[in-house]
Amino acid sequence: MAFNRRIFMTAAALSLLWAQAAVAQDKIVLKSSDVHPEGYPTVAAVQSMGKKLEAATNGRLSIQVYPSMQLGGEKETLEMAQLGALALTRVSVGVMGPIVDNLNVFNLPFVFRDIDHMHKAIDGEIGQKLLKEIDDHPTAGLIGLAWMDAGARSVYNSKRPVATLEDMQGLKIRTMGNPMFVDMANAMGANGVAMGYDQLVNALQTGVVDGAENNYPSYSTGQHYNYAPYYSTTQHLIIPEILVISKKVWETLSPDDQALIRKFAKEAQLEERKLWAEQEQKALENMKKNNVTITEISPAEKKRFQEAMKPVWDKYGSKYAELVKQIQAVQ
Ligand code: GTR
Repeated sequence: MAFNRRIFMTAAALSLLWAQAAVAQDKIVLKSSDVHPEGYPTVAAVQSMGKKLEAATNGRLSIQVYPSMQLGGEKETLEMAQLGALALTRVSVGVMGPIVDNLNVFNLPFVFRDIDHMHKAIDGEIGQKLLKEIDDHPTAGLIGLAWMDAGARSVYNSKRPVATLEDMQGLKIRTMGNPMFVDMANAMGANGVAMGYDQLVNALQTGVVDGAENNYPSYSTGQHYNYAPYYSTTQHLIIPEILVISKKVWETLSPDDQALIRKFAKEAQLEERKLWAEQEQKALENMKKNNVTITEISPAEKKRFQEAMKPVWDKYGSKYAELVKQIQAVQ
């Protein structure tokens, strides 16, 4: 009897151990990268998505966000995700163009009439279609989960206030790693230099470049104003951000988990948008506090910047003509 009881207890203890092991094994922490610091809208939105996942799965599925380029620049984290060494990364569509060609349509200068137009495009059919193109791409190795807002990008530099197109002449301007942007900077009369965001502060500091182009929040949290205090509202690019997940990781998840991730990612898309508006205000205040010279580009001059983009459109526009038409039809 005593012997039987011992066997029973051992079996019970063993099965408990098994159960614990299974629970431990099932726990999945998805690592996610962002170049921006804690508190930035994109970081906060993915963290919030992780909390929702955790709550919906009783802690089995969660997201650990690594902000401030801790895991590297955007090109590097994309490569890691493609290999399955990293689950999630939030990057600009700017660096996704070289991976999934059609995404470059969002990278064309002045392709959107304004921010509202971009919102409608990413929330609608075209946004859905381009996310699916990522999923279906034979070699990208990524799944597109959500778009996010990044406002409009404008030029800044260390040399002089830029009020006209002519003021751009000869400035060495950093662009994101995509040949289209180098052509864009050159078409403005500047010299475009492509490099990762992770290299930018050093390049500004050492004078490798005279300036760059970005939205208020990146310029402000990146403290680029310390080296390039002349900001001009060219607003030549309106490029959404994107959250992608590694296809290798995705394929290990159950359809139910995949559906949850898609659902909360979509919610993150709208949540980030609300945070973005606040962050732009904060950034503008910080720029004023730090004596940034903000030069408003007049509508007439903006039109000249737009016309100067003709060589970029001549080179790339026809390739994306059908998509451009669809974007322009979004009201
Ligand atoms: C920011 C964007 C980043 C990164 C950066 C850059 O606006 O949020 O994802 O792309 O620009 O210029 O590289």
